[in-house]
Amino acid sequence: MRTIYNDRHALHHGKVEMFRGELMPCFEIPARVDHVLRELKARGLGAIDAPAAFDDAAIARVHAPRYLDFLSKAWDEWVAIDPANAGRDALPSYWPIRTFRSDVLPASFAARLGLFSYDAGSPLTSGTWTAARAGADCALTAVQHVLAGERAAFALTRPPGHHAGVDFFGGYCFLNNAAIAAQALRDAGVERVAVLDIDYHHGNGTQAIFYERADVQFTSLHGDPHTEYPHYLGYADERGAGAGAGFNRNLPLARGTGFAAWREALASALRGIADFRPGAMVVSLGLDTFEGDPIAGFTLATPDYLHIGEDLARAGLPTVFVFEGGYAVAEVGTNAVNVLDGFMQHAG
Ligand code: Q9C
Ligand code: ZN
Repeated sequence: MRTIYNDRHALHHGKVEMFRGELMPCFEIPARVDHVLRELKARGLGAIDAPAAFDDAAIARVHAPRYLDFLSKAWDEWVAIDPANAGRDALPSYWPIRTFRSDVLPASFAARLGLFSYDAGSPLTSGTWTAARAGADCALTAVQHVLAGERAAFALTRPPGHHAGVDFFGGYCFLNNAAIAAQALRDAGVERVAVLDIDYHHGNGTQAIFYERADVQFTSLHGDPHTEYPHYLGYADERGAGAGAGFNRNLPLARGTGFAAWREALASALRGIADFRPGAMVVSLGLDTFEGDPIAGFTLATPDYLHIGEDLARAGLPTVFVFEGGYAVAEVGTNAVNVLDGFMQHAG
């Protein structure tokens, strides 16, 4: 399987995130991708290519213009407020929750930082825009290879994307690479696209982007939002709305779920995807379902990821894999490559 990778991911390197009232070192760090890259090379999984450069049009098919405008200029604005800001990350501390306005863009940078985000765990850094933009190029390049007839391709990117919505960042995510890939497949003429999200956390951004659409089906396996982040979306009764009614499917699982029950949920998800008869599938590939993950609660073990790849291959669809979460840094490479390896062994 071909991997699309660019080292600009490392330009996004947050220092701290707010956690239990304290600023803690970030979990989402460049070393995550370094481990995956090393494992891909060690196991000779396939070519590792640089992304092509795409203009902003494919990204603007998913994200709002005022959000892209904000994000692309945010670091310069942050440093203009105070030159000392160059040495610290930008974190929001207030948000326009219910009854506030979000149509007015305040002059205050801090006010706009809150308007375009939903948590204090996703630091915006000097290289965030460059890294996220290169990540979107990786996803779009992976799409091109699959459109050209390759069975599958892997966009090895960070920051991750599935929590980012049309006009907000959060959950370490800024541009929704999986949504951008799904939309690009649609725009290239694939009539129905399935997005399958197997990150531990519900892909609230991807769900919201496609919630009222029948042409992109979203299915997610994740920790029950009653107890797990992102808490405010990802419940089983969210089935889509309007034209999208019936095209959204959430399979929340209790904290502590192991591979047997998780795999049954995956089988159910894949049956729903088969019924949709998609022309292609985008997989939001999070590895934070691993038993050793520091911020998640399932108990999947390293060999289980080979079986996940096998099950995904048996869906028989052209597949774009997009890297998402997974914070057990020493093991994330083996776990990710196990999925891809298991896939290729059963891709037929
Ligand atoms: N104690 C992704 O995996 N913080 N994002 C949770 C848990 C946010 C995870 C704190 C986790 C976001 C892409
Ligand atoms: Zn996650």
